[in-house]
Amino acid sequence: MLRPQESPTRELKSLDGIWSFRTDPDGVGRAERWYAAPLAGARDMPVPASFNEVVPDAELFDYVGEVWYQTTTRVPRGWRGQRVVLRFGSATHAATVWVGDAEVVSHVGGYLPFEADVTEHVTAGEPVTVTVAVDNRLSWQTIPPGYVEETDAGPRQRYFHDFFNYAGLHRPVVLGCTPHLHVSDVTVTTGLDGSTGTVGYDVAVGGGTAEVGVELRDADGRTVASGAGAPGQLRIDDVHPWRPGEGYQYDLVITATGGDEQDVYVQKVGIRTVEVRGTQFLINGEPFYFRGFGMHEDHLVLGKGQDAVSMVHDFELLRWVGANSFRTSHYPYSEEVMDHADAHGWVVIDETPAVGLNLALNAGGLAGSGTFSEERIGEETQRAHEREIRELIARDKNRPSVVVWSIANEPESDTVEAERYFEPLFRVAREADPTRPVGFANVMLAPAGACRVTPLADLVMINRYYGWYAFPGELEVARRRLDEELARWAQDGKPIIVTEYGADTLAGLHALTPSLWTEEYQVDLVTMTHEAFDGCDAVVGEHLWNFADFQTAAGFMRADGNKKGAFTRDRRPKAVAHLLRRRWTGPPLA
Ligand code: GCB
Repeated sequence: MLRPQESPTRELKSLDGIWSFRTDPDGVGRAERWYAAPLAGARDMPVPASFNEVVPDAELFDYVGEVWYQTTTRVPRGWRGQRVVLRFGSATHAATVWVGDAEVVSHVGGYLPFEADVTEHVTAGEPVTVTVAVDNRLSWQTIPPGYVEETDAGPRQRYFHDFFNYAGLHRPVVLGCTPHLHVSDVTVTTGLDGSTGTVGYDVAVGGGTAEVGVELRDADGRTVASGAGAPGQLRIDDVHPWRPGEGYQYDLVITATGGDEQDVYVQKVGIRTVEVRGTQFLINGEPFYFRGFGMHEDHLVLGKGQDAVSMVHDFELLRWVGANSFRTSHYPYSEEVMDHADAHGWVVIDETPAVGLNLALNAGGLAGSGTFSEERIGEETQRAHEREIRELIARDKNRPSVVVWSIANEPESDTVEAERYFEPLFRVAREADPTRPVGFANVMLAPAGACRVTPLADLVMINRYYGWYAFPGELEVARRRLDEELARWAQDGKPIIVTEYGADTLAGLHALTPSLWTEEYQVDLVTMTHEAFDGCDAVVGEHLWNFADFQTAAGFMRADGNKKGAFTRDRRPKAVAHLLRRRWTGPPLA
Protein backbone atom coordinates (compact mmCIF):
# COMPACT_ATOMS: atom_id res chain seq x y z
CA MET A 1 0.00 0.00 0.00
CA LEU A 2 1.42 3.36 -1.03
CA ARG A 3 2.25 5.93 1.56
CA PRO A 4 0.08 9.02 0.89
CA GLN A 5 2.02 12.06 -0.29
CA GLU A 6 1.81 15.49 -1.80
CA SER A 7 2.96 15.63 -5.40
CA PRO A 8 2.21 17.82 -8.39
CA THR A 9 -1.05 15.88 -8.72
CA ARG A 10 -1.82 14.95 -5.11
CA GLU A 11 -2.79 16.87 -1.99
CA LEU A 12 -3.18 15.88 1.65
CA LYS A 13 -5.16 17.19 4.55
CA SER A 14 -4.31 16.03 8.05
CA LEU A 15 -7.20 15.05 10.31
CA ASP A 16 -4.96 14.90 13.37
CA GLY A 17 -6.00 16.93 16.39
CA ILE A 18 -8.78 16.73 18.91
CA TRP A 19 -11.58 14.31 18.06
CA SER A 20 -14.81 13.59 19.94
CA PHE A 21 -14.59 10.32 21.82
CA ARG A 22 -16.71 8.01 23.89
CA THR A 23 -16.69 4.44 25.07
CA ASP A 24 -19.44 1.96 24.25
CA PRO A 25 -19.38 -0.53 27.13
CA ASP A 26 -22.81 -1.90 26.24
CA GLY A 27 -21.92 -2.33 22.57
CA VAL A 28 -24.95 -0.40 21.33
CA GLY A 29 -23.28 2.23 19.14
CA ARG A 30 -23.73 0.43 15.85
CA ALA A 31 -27.39 -0.41 16.44
CA GLU A 32 -28.05 3.14 17.61
CA ARG A 33 -26.23 4.54 14.57
CA TRP A 34 -23.88 6.76 16.55
CA TYR A 35 -22.17 7.68 13.30
CA ALA A 36 -25.32 9.40 12.02
CA ALA A 37 -25.23 12.28 14.54
CA PRO A 38 -22.74 14.16 16.71
CA LEU A 39 -21.43 11.71 19.34
CA ALA A 40 -23.53 12.25 22.44
CA GLY A 41 -21.72 12.68 25.77
CA ALA A 42 -18.35 12.77 24.04
CA ARG A 43 -15.11 14.01 25.56
CA ASP A 44 -12.03 15.36 23.79
CA MET A 45 -9.44 12.88 22.65
CA PRO A 46 -6.20 13.66 20.83
CA VAL A 47 -5.34 11.81 17.63
CA PRO A 48 -2.84 10.25 17.25
CA ALA A 49 -2.52 8.75 20.75
CA SER A 50 -3.57 5.79 22.83
CA PHE A 51 -6.75 6.71 24.69
CA ASN A 52 -5.78 4.76 27.81
CA GLU A 53 -3.81 7.33 29.82
CA VAL A 54 -5.07 10.65 28.52
CA VAL A 55 -7.78 10.75 31.17
CA PRO A 56 -7.02 9.70 34.76
CA ASP A 57 -9.74 7.10 34.81
CA ALA A 58 -9.04 3.47 35.71
CA GLU A 59 -12.02 2.34 33.65
CA LEU A 60 -10.67 3.90 30.49
CA PHE A 61 -7.18 2.60 31.23
CA ASP A 62 -8.40 -0.98 31.30
CA TYR A 63 -11.40 -0.54 29.02
CA VAL A 64 -12.45 -3.55 26.94
CA GLY A 65 -14.61 -3.16 23.85
CA GLU A 66 -15.40 -0.58 21.20
CA VAL A 67 -14.69 3.13 21.54
CA TRP A 68 -15.95 5.77 19.13
CA TYR A 69 -14.04 8.65 17.58
CA GLN A 70 -15.58 11.40 15.49
CA THR A 71 -14.36 14.52 13.71
CA THR A 72 -15.68 16.95 11.14
CA THR A 73 -13.53 18.51 8.48
CA ARG A 74 -14.06 20.41 5.27
CA VAL A 75 -13.05 18.88 1.98
CA PRO A 76 -10.83 21.41 0.16
CA ARG A 77 -12.82 23.07 -2.58
CA GLY A 78 -9.97 22.52 -5.05
CA TRP A 79 -10.59 18.78 -4.89
CA ARG A 80 -13.61 18.91 -7.18
CA GLY A 81 -13.44 16.12 -9.73
CA GLN A 82 -10.66 14.33 -7.86
CA ARG A 83 -10.55 10.90 -6.26
CA VAL A 84 -10.64 11.32 -2.48
CA VAL A 85 -9.12 8.77 -0.11
CA LEU A 86 -9.35 8.54 3.68
CA ARG A 87 -6.40 6.79 5.27
CA PHE A 88 -5.55 5.63 8.78
CA GLY A 89 -1.95 4.87 9.79
CA SER A 90 -3.44 2.29 12.15
CA ALA A 91 -6.39 1.61 14.43
CA THR A 92 -5.70 -0.75 17.30
CA HIS A 93 -6.91 -3.47 16.95
CA ALA A 94 -9.89 -3.29 14.60
CA ALA A 95 -11.98 -0.51 13.16
CA THR A 96 -15.06 0.35 11.14
CA VAL A 97 -15.22 3.78 9.52
CA TRP A 98 -18.23 5.85 8.44
CA VAL A 99 -18.16 8.96 6.30
CA GLY A 100 -21.40 10.78 6.99
CA ASP A 101 -23.69 7.84 7.56
CA ALA A 102 -22.09 5.59 4.94
CA GLU A 103 -19.90 2.76 6.15
CA VAL A 104 -16.72 2.91 4.05
CA VAL A 105 -14.22 0.40 5.40
CA SER A 106 -13.44 -2.11 8.13
CA HIS A 107 -9.98 -3.34 9.02
CA VAL A 108 -8.59 -5.89 11.44
CA GLY A 109 -5.02 -5.69 12.76
CA GLY A 110 -3.86 -2.90 15.01
CA TYR A 111 -0.53 -1.87 13.54
CA LEU A 112 -0.92 -1.47 9.81
CA PRO A 113 -2.57 1.16 7.62
CA PHE A 114 -5.84 0.97 5.72
CA GLU A 115 -7.77 3.32 3.49
CA ALA A 116 -11.06 3.85 1.73
CA ASP A 117 -11.94 5.56 -1.50
CA VAL A 118 -14.57 8.02 -0.25
CA THR A 119 -15.03 10.02 -3.44
CA GLU A 120 -18.75 9.35 -3.70
CA HIS A 121 -19.35 10.27 -0.05
CA VAL A 122 -17.78 13.75 -0.06
CA THR A 123 -18.29 17.05 -1.83
CA ALA A 124 -15.43 19.43 -2.45
CA GLY A 125 -15.84 22.57 -0.37
CA GLU A 126 -18.39 20.96 1.98
CA PRO A 127 -17.96 19.63 5.52
CA VAL A 128 -17.77 15.91 6.14
CA THR A 129 -18.01 13.90 9.35
CA VAL A 130 -15.77 10.92 9.90
CA THR A 131 -16.70 8.42 12.63
CA VAL A 132 -14.63 5.43 13.66
CA ALA A 133 -15.50 2.56 15.99
CA VAL A 134 -12.24 1.12 17.30
CA ASP A 135 -12.25 -2.27 19.01
CA ASN A 136 -9.38 -3.09 21.36
CA ARG A 137 -10.39 -6.71 21.99
CA LEU A 138 -8.05 -9.58 21.28
CA SER A 139 -9.35 -13.09 20.70
CA TRP A 140 -7.95 -16.49 19.78
CA GLN A 141 -8.47 -15.49 16.17
CA THR A 142 -6.53 -12.22 16.27
CA ILE A 143 -2.85 -11.40 15.92
CA PRO A 144 -1.72 -10.94 18.61
CA PRO A 145 -4.05 -13.41 20.35
CA GLY A 146 -5.83 -13.03 23.67
CA TYR A 147 -9.23 -13.64 25.22
CA VAL A 148 -11.77 -11.64 27.17
CA GLU A 149 -12.65 -13.02 30.57
CA GLU A 150 -15.90 -12.05 32.26
CA THR A 151 -15.03 -11.26 35.87
CA ASP A 152 -17.12 -9.95 38.79
CA ALA A 153 -15.76 -6.52 37.93
CA GLY A 154 -16.66 -6.76 34.26
CA PRO A 155 -14.75 -7.91 31.21
CA ARG A 156 -10.96 -8.19 31.43
CA GLN A 157 -8.67 -8.56 28.44
CA ARG A 158 -6.12 -11.34 28.91
CA TYR A 159 -3.13 -11.66 26.63
CA PHE A 160 0.18 -13.44 26.56
CA HIS A 161 2.54 -10.70 25.44
CA ASP A 162 4.59 -8.51 27.72
CA PHE A 163 3.47 -5.01 26.77
CA PHE A 164 0.38 -3.04 27.66
CA ASN A 165 -2.61 -3.36 25.35
CA TYR A 166 -2.68 0.32 24.40
CA ALA A 167 -5.39 1.13 21.89
CA GLY A 168 -6.99 3.85 19.83
CA LEU A 169 -5.99 5.83 16.74
CA HIS A 170 -2.25 5.62 17.22
CA ARG A 171 -1.11 7.09 13.95
CA PRO A 172 -1.94 9.98 11.63
CA VAL A 173 -5.25 10.12 9.80
CA VAL A 174 -5.26 11.88 6.45
CA LEU A 175 -7.67 12.79 3.73
CA GLY A 176 -5.98 12.90 0.35
CA CYS A 177 -6.84 13.49 -3.27
CA THR A 178 -5.44 11.94 -6.43
CA PRO A 179 -6.60 11.95 -10.02
CA HIS A 180 -9.03 9.10 -10.78
CA LEU A 181 -6.34 7.54 -12.90
CA HIS A 182 -3.65 7.00 -10.31
CA VAL A 183 -0.50 5.14 -9.43
CA SER A 184 -1.83 2.51 -7.01
CA ASP A 185 1.35 0.59 -6.20
CA VAL A 186 5.01 0.23 -7.05
CA THR A 187 7.58 -2.40 -6.17
CA VAL A 188 11.26 -1.60 -6.44
CA THR A 189 14.18 -4.00 -6.17
CA THR A 190 17.74 -2.79 -6.15
CA GLY A 191 21.09 -4.28 -7.03
CA LEU A 192 24.77 -3.31 -6.96
CA ASP A 193 27.59 -4.41 -9.20
CA GLY A 194 30.72 -2.48 -8.40
CA SER A 195 29.96 1.16 -9.05
CA THR A 196 26.82 0.35 -11.04
CA GLY A 197 23.45 0.22 -9.39
CA THR A 198 20.19 -1.19 -10.71
CA VAL A 199 16.63 -0.34 -9.85
CA GLY A 200 13.92 -2.71 -11.01
CA TYR A 201 10.43 -1.26 -10.79
CA ASP A 202 6.92 -2.49 -11.32
CA VAL A 203 4.13 0.08 -11.26
CA ALA A 204 0.43 -0.65 -10.84
CA VAL A 205 -2.20 1.82 -11.97
CA GLY A 206 -5.80 2.16 -10.81
CA GLY A 207 -8.79 3.84 -12.44
CA GLY A 208 -7.95 3.10 -16.06
CA THR A 209 -5.08 2.26 -18.35
CA ALA A 210 -2.07 4.50 -18.51
CA GLU A 211 1.27 5.05 -20.10
CA VAL A 212 3.88 4.86 -17.36
CA GLY A 213 7.15 6.74 -17.37
CA VAL A 214 9.79 6.90 -14.65
CA GLU A 215 12.72 9.13 -13.87
CA LEU A 216 15.30 8.43 -11.21
CA ARG A 217 16.65 11.61 -9.63
CA ASP A 218 19.57 11.85 -7.22
CA ALA A 219 19.45 13.80 -3.98
CA ASP A 220 20.44 16.96 -5.87
CA GLY A 221 17.49 16.57 -8.19
CA ARG A 222 19.53 15.48 -11.22
CA THR A 223 17.97 12.82 -13.43
CA VAL A 224 20.34 9.85 -13.54
CA ALA A 225 18.17 7.34 -15.40
CA SER A 226 14.74 7.12 -16.98
CA GLY A 227 12.47 4.52 -18.45
CA ALA A 228 9.09 3.90 -20.05
CA GLY A 229 6.59 1.15 -19.30
CA ALA A 230 5.08 -0.15 -16.08
CA PRO A 231 7.77 -2.72 -15.33
CA GLY A 232 11.36 -1.92 -16.14
CA GLN A 233 14.93 -1.79 -15.01
CA LEU A 234 17.17 1.24 -14.60
CA ARG A 235 20.97 1.32 -14.58
CA ILE A 236 22.84 3.90 -12.57
CA ASP A 237 26.54 4.53 -13.15
CA ASP A 238 28.63 5.79 -10.22
CA VAL A 239 25.82 4.87 -7.94
CA HIS A 240 25.55 6.30 -4.44
CA PRO A 241 24.40 3.32 -2.37
CA TRP A 242 22.20 3.42 0.70
CA ARG A 243 24.42 2.32 3.58
CA PRO A 244 23.98 1.70 7.30
CA GLY A 245 24.47 5.09 8.91
CA GLU A 246 23.98 6.94 5.63
CA GLY A 247 20.48 6.84 4.26
CA TYR A 248 21.15 8.12 0.76
CA GLN A 249 18.00 7.88 -1.33
CA TYR A 250 17.04 8.60 -4.90
CA ASP A 251 13.59 9.74 -6.03
CA LEU A 252 11.82 7.51 -8.50
CA VAL A 253 9.39 9.93 -10.12
CA ILE A 254 6.55 7.90 -11.60
CA THR A 255 4.19 9.48 -14.10
CA ALA A 256 1.01 7.71 -15.21
CA THR A 257 -0.82 9.32 -18.12
CA GLY A 258 -4.12 8.24 -19.64
CA GLY A 259 -6.88 10.18 -21.42
CA ASP A 260 -6.76 13.70 -20.05
CA GLU A 261 -5.47 12.63 -16.64
CA GLN A 262 -2.01 12.40 -15.21
CA ASP A 263 -0.75 11.26 -11.80
CA VAL A 264 2.72 11.75 -10.36
CA TYR A 265 3.97 9.67 -7.45
CA VAL A 266 7.48 9.92 -6.04
CA GLN A 267 8.90 6.75 -4.53
CA LYS A 268 12.08 7.02 -2.44
CA VAL A 269 14.67 4.42 -3.40
CA GLY A 270 17.74 3.39 -1.44
CA ILE A 271 20.02 1.25 -3.56
CA ARG A 272 21.50 -1.54 -1.48
CA THR A 273 21.74 -5.30 -1.30
CA VAL A 274 21.13 -7.74 1.53
CA GLU A 275 22.38 -11.29 1.68
CA VAL A 276 22.90 -14.11 4.12
CA ARG A 277 26.07 -15.98 3.19
CA GLY A 278 27.19 -18.77 5.49
CA THR A 279 27.28 -17.27 8.97
CA GLN A 280 27.62 -13.74 7.64
CA PHE A 281 24.99 -11.07 7.17
CA LEU A 282 26.00 -8.88 4.26
CA ILE A 283 24.76 -5.41 3.37
CA ASN A 284 26.18 -4.20 0.04
CA GLY A 285 28.41 -7.25 0.13
CA GLU A 286 30.05 -6.22 3.40
CA PRO A 287 29.65 -8.04 6.74
CA PHE A 288 27.24 -6.20 8.98
CA TYR A 289 27.06 -6.48 12.79
CA PHE A 290 23.75 -5.41 14.35
CA ARG A 291 24.14 -3.16 17.41
CA GLY A 292 20.97 -1.92 19.00
CA PHE A 293 17.76 -2.86 20.69
CA GLY A 294 14.41 -4.44 20.62
CA MET A 295 12.18 -1.41 21.18
CA HIS A 296 8.56 -0.49 21.80
CA GLU A 297 6.32 2.31 20.70
CA ASP A 298 5.74 3.35 24.28
CA HIS A 299 5.77 6.73 25.98
CA LEU A 300 4.27 8.26 29.07
CA VAL A 301 0.67 9.39 28.44
CA LEU A 302 0.99 8.98 24.65
CA GLY A 303 1.08 5.20 24.98
CA LYS A 304 1.64 4.01 21.43
CA GLY A 305 0.70 7.31 19.82
CA GLN A 306 3.02 8.50 17.05
CA ASP A 307 4.67 11.75 18.11
CA ALA A 308 7.42 13.57 16.25
CA VAL A 309 9.23 14.87 19.34
CA SER A 310 9.44 11.48 21.03
CA MET A 311 10.38 9.77 17.79
CA VAL A 312 13.26 12.04 16.89
CA HIS A 313 14.47 12.03 20.49
CA ASP A 314 14.50 8.23 20.58
CA PHE A 315 16.50 8.15 17.34
CA GLU A 316 18.94 10.69 18.79
CA LEU A 317 19.38 8.46 21.85
CA LEU A 318 20.02 5.50 19.56
CA ARG A 319 22.64 7.57 17.79
CA TRP A 320 24.19 8.73 21.10
CA VAL A 321 24.52 5.16 22.34
CA GLY A 322 26.15 4.01 19.10
CA ALA A 323 23.38 1.73 17.85
CA ASN A 324 23.06 1.05 14.14
CA SER A 325 19.85 -1.00 14.11
CA PHE A 326 16.67 -2.04 15.91
CA ARG A 327 13.88 -4.57 15.76
CA THR A 328 10.28 -3.36 15.57
CA SER A 329 9.41 -5.62 18.48
CA HIS A 330 6.63 -6.76 18.53
CA TYR A 331 4.57 -5.16 15.73
CA PRO A 332 5.09 -2.91 12.73
CA TYR A 333 6.05 0.61 13.80
CA SER A 334 4.57 3.79 12.38
CA GLU A 335 5.44 4.82 8.83
CA GLU A 336 6.97 7.98 10.27
CA VAL A 337 9.49 5.83 12.18
CA MET A 338 10.20 3.79 9.07
CA ASP A 339 10.66 6.91 6.91
CA HIS A 340 13.18 8.21 9.43
CA ALA A 341 15.02 4.89 9.43
CA ASP A 342 15.21 4.92 5.62
CA ALA A 343 16.37 8.50 5.49
CA HIS A 344 19.10 8.14 8.13
CA GLY A 345 20.50 4.71 7.44
CA TRP A 346 19.05 2.76 10.36
CA VAL A 347 18.96 -0.99 9.80
CA VAL A 348 15.64 -2.57 10.74
CA ILE A 349 14.38 -6.03 11.54
CA ASP A 350 10.71 -5.57 10.70
CA GLU A 351 8.38 -7.67 12.83
CA THR A 352 4.71 -8.65 12.47
CA PRO A 353 2.40 -8.39 15.51
CA ALA A 354 2.56 -12.18 15.96
CA VAL A 355 3.57 -12.18 19.61
CA GLY A 356 2.18 -14.32 22.39
CA LEU A 357 1.66 -17.46 20.30
CA ASN A 358 3.02 -19.51 23.15
CA LEU A 359 0.94 -20.71 26.07
CA ALA A 360 4.02 -21.76 27.98
CA LEU A 361 4.63 -18.03 28.58
CA ASN A 362 2.44 -15.47 30.40
CA ALA A 363 -0.62 -17.66 30.02
CA GLY A 364 -1.70 -17.93 33.67
CA GLY A 365 -4.16 -20.77 34.06
CA LEU A 366 -3.69 -21.90 30.46
CA ALA A 367 0.03 -22.36 30.90
CA GLY A 368 1.51 -25.33 29.17
CA SER A 369 -1.59 -26.30 27.19
CA GLY A 370 -1.16 -26.79 23.44
CA THR A 371 -0.84 -23.46 21.69
CA PHE A 372 -1.58 -24.56 18.15
CA SER A 373 -4.97 -26.27 18.13
CA GLU A 374 -8.38 -25.56 16.62
CA GLU A 375 -9.80 -24.25 19.94
CA ARG A 376 -6.89 -21.86 20.41
CA ILE A 377 -4.50 -20.81 17.69
CA GLY A 378 -5.84 -22.65 14.68
CA GLU A 379 -6.43 -22.12 11.00
CA GLU A 380 -8.35 -18.89 11.39
CA THR A 381 -5.52 -17.34 13.42
CA GLN A 382 -3.06 -18.63 10.88
CA ARG A 383 -5.03 -16.83 8.16
CA ALA A 384 -4.90 -13.62 10.20
CA HIS A 385 -1.16 -14.15 10.64
CA GLU A 386 -0.76 -14.63 6.91
CA ARG A 387 -2.66 -11.39 6.30
CA GLU A 388 -0.36 -9.54 8.71
CA ILE A 389 2.71 -10.82 6.87
CA ARG A 390 1.27 -9.81 3.49
CA GLU A 391 0.15 -6.37 4.69
CA LEU A 392 3.47 -5.67 6.40
CA ILE A 393 5.44 -6.58 3.30
CA ALA A 394 3.05 -4.61 1.11
CA ARG A 395 3.64 -1.55 3.29
CA ASP A 396 7.40 -1.83 3.78
CA LYS A 397 8.70 -3.74 0.73
CA ASN A 398 10.40 -0.68 -0.77
CA ARG A 399 12.18 0.39 2.39
CA PRO A 400 15.97 0.14 2.25
CA SER A 401 16.16 0.13 6.06
CA VAL A 402 14.32 -3.18 6.27
CA VAL A 403 16.77 -6.05 5.93
CA VAL A 404 14.94 -8.92 7.66
CA TRP A 405 11.29 -9.89 8.07
CA SER A 406 10.61 -11.29 11.52
CA ILE A 407 7.34 -13.17 11.21
CA ALA A 408 6.84 -13.83 14.95
CA ASN A 409 8.24 -13.31 18.42
CA GLU A 410 8.79 -16.28 20.72
CA PRO A 411 6.06 -18.57 19.44
CA GLU A 412 5.91 -22.15 20.59
CA SER A 413 8.43 -23.68 18.20
CA ASP A 414 9.45 -27.08 19.55
CA THR A 415 6.35 -29.04 18.48
CA VAL A 416 5.18 -30.68 15.27
CA GLU A 417 2.08 -28.44 15.42
CA ALA A 418 4.29 -25.36 15.46
CA GLU A 419 6.27 -26.57 12.48
CA ARG A 420 3.02 -27.24 10.61
CA TYR A 421 1.69 -23.81 11.50
CA PHE A 422 4.82 -21.93 10.42
CA GLU A 423 5.91 -23.76 7.31
CA PRO A 424 3.28 -22.13 5.04
CA LEU A 425 3.88 -18.74 6.65
CA PHE A 426 7.54 -18.76 5.69
CA ARG A 427 6.42 -19.54 2.15
CA VAL A 428 4.00 -16.61 2.19
CA ALA A 429 6.76 -14.22 3.29
CA ARG A 430 9.21 -15.46 0.68
CA GLU A 431 6.64 -15.30 -2.10
CA ALA A 432 5.67 -11.77 -1.09
CA ASP A 433 9.33 -10.72 -0.97
CA PRO A 434 11.99 -12.96 -2.46
CA THR A 435 14.72 -10.38 -1.72
CA ARG A 436 15.01 -10.35 2.07
CA PRO A 437 15.86 -13.04 4.61
CA VAL A 438 12.99 -14.28 6.76
CA GLY A 439 13.26 -15.26 10.40
CA PHE A 440 11.51 -15.12 13.76
CA ALA A 441 12.68 -14.57 17.34
CA ASN A 442 13.14 -17.92 19.06
CA VAL A 443 12.32 -18.43 22.74
CA MET A 444 14.69 -19.95 25.29
CA LEU A 445 12.27 -22.85 25.82
CA ALA A 446 13.14 -24.13 22.33
CA PRO A 447 16.94 -24.27 22.33
CA ALA A 448 19.22 -25.43 19.53
CA GLY A 449 18.31 -28.98 18.61
CA ALA A 450 14.76 -28.69 19.98
CA CYS A 451 13.48 -25.84 17.81
CA ARG A 452 11.57 -27.11 14.78
CA VAL A 453 10.91 -23.69 13.25
CA THR A 454 14.39 -22.12 13.11
CA PRO A 455 15.41 -24.67 10.44
CA LEU A 456 12.78 -22.99 8.22
CA ALA A 457 14.40 -19.58 8.72
CA ASP A 458 17.27 -17.94 6.83
CA LEU A 459 19.01 -16.89 10.00
CA VAL A 460 18.98 -17.67 13.69
CA MET A 461 17.36 -15.04 15.91
CA ILE A 462 17.31 -15.91 19.59
CA ASN A 463 16.05 -14.16 22.72
CA ARG A 464 18.18 -15.29 25.66
CA TYR A 465 18.04 -14.36 29.34
CA TYR A 466 21.05 -16.16 30.81
CA GLY A 467 21.64 -14.55 34.19
CA TRP A 468 18.04 -13.39 34.50
CA TYR A 469 15.25 -15.91 33.84
CA ALA A 470 17.88 -18.68 33.73
CA PHE A 471 20.55 -18.78 36.43
CA PRO A 472 19.59 -15.46 38.04
CA GLY A 473 22.48 -14.12 40.07
CA GLU A 474 24.79 -16.87 38.80
CA LEU A 475 26.67 -15.17 36.02
CA GLU A 476 29.47 -17.74 35.81
CA VAL A 477 27.12 -20.63 35.21
CA ALA A 478 25.04 -18.44 32.94
CA ARG A 479 28.13 -17.67 30.85
CA ARG A 480 29.00 -21.36 30.43
CA ARG A 481 25.47 -22.26 29.38
CA LEU A 482 25.28 -19.34 26.97
CA ASP A 483 28.62 -20.30 25.39
CA GLU A 484 27.38 -23.87 24.97
CA GLU A 485 24.13 -22.78 23.41
CA LEU A 486 25.74 -20.34 20.99
CA ALA A 487 28.19 -23.04 19.91
CA ARG A 488 25.26 -25.39 19.18
CA TRP A 489 23.43 -22.81 17.09
CA ALA A 490 26.64 -21.95 15.25
CA GLN A 491 26.68 -25.52 13.92
CA ASP A 492 23.60 -24.62 11.82
CA GLY A 493 25.93 -22.55 9.65
CA LYS A 494 23.63 -19.52 9.69
CA PRO A 495 24.24 -16.07 11.15
CA ILE A 496 23.01 -15.63 14.72
CA ILE A 497 21.44 -12.39 15.91
CA VAL A 498 20.72 -12.32 19.62
CA THR A 499 17.49 -10.38 19.39
CA GLU A 500 17.03 -10.08 23.18
CA TYR A 501 19.17 -10.30 26.30
CA GLY A 502 19.05 -8.24 29.46
CA ALA A 503 17.91 -7.78 33.03
CA ASP A 504 15.18 -5.82 34.78
CA THR A 505 16.81 -2.85 36.48
CA LEU A 506 15.38 -0.18 38.72
CA ALA A 507 17.18 3.05 37.88
CA GLY A 508 18.86 4.33 41.04
CA LEU A 509 19.01 0.96 42.79
CA HIS A 510 22.62 0.11 43.66
CA ALA A 511 24.49 -2.60 45.56
CA LEU A 512 28.09 -3.57 46.25
CA THR A 513 27.37 -7.28 45.95
CA PRO A 514 25.71 -8.91 42.91
CA SER A 515 22.06 -8.16 43.34
CA LEU A 516 19.23 -8.52 40.85
CA TRP A 517 17.39 -5.34 39.79
CA THR A 518 20.42 -3.09 40.48
CA GLU A 519 22.18 -1.02 37.85
CA GLU A 520 25.42 -2.88 38.66
CA TYR A 521 23.82 -6.26 37.97
CA GLN A 522 22.51 -5.11 34.60
CA VAL A 523 26.02 -3.94 33.70
CA ASP A 524 27.59 -7.21 34.88
CA LEU A 525 25.08 -9.37 33.04
CA VAL A 526 25.44 -7.40 29.83
CA THR A 527 29.25 -7.48 30.09
CA MET A 528 29.19 -11.25 30.58
CA THR A 529 26.83 -11.65 27.64
CA HIS A 530 28.98 -9.52 25.33
CA GLU A 531 32.04 -11.62 26.20
CA ALA A 532 30.11 -14.69 25.09
CA PHE A 533 29.10 -12.99 21.81
CA ASP A 534 32.69 -11.99 21.13
CA GLY A 535 33.71 -15.62 21.52
CA CYS A 536 31.31 -16.87 18.83
CA ASP A 537 32.04 -15.95 15.21
CA ALA A 538 28.54 -16.77 14.04
CA VAL A 539 27.04 -14.04 16.24
CA VAL A 540 26.41 -11.09 13.92
CA GLY A 541 24.23 -8.99 16.12
CA GLU A 542 23.24 -7.94 19.60
CA HIS A 543 19.96 -6.25 20.40
CA LEU A 544 19.60 -5.52 24.08
CA TRP A 545 16.14 -5.89 25.55
CA ASN A 546 14.96 -3.15 25.77
CA PHE A 547 15.81 0.33 24.55
CA ALA A 548 13.69 1.86 27.34
CA ASP A 549 11.46 0.75 30.20
CA PHE A 550 7.90 0.23 29.01
CA GLN A 551 4.39 -0.36 30.29
CA THR A 552 2.96 -3.87 30.63
CA ALA A 553 -0.20 -5.45 31.97
CA ALA A 554 -0.27 -5.62 35.76
CA GLY A 555 1.55 -8.58 37.25
CA PHE A 556 3.86 -9.54 40.09
CA MET A 557 6.76 -9.98 37.65
CA ARG A 558 6.61 -6.31 36.72
CA ALA A 559 7.23 -3.14 38.73
CA ASP A 560 5.17 -0.45 36.98
CA GLY A 561 6.05 -2.18 33.74
CA ASN A 562 9.08 -3.89 32.31
CA LYS A 563 12.32 -2.39 33.58
CA LYS A 564 14.85 -3.91 31.21
CA GLY A 565 15.45 -0.59 29.48
CA ALA A 566 18.90 0.88 28.92
CA PHE A 567 16.96 4.11 29.40
CA THR A 568 14.13 4.72 31.82
CA ARG A 569 10.67 5.28 30.47
CA ASP A 570 11.35 9.02 30.56
CA ARG A 571 14.57 8.40 28.64
CA ARG A 572 17.27 8.88 31.26
CA PRO A 573 20.29 6.62 30.84
CA LYS A 574 20.94 3.79 33.28
CA ALA A 575 24.56 2.78 33.89
CA VAL A 576 24.27 0.15 31.16
CA ALA A 577 23.62 2.85 28.55
CA HIS A 578 27.12 4.20 29.16
CA LEU A 579 28.55 0.69 28.89
CA LEU A 580 26.81 0.19 25.56
CA ARG A 581 28.01 3.56 24.35
CA ARG A 582 31.61 2.64 25.11
CA ARG A 583 31.27 -0.69 23.32
CA TRP A 584 29.27 0.53 20.36
CA THR A 585 31.12 3.75 19.64
CA GLY A 586 34.56 2.16 20.05
CA PRO A 587 36.49 0.48 17.24
CA PRO A 588 34.24 -1.51 14.90
CA LEU A 589 33.29 -4.96 16.10
CA ALA A 590 34.49 -7.96 14.12
C1 GCB B 1 10.85 -11.84 26.00
C2 GCB B 1 9.84 -11.20 25.13
C3 GCB B 1 9.63 -9.74 25.46
C4 GCB B 1 9.59 -9.57 26.97
C5 GCB B 1 10.92 -10.01 27.54
C6 GCB B 1 10.98 -9.91 29.06
O1 GCB B 1 11.42 -12.84 25.71
O2 GCB B 1 10.12 -11.35 23.76
O3 GCB B 1 8.43 -9.32 24.89
O4 GCB B 1 9.30 -8.27 27.34
O5 GCB B 1 11.14 -11.33 27.21
O6 GCB B 1 11.42 -8.90 29.56
O7 GCB B 1 10.55 -10.85 29.73
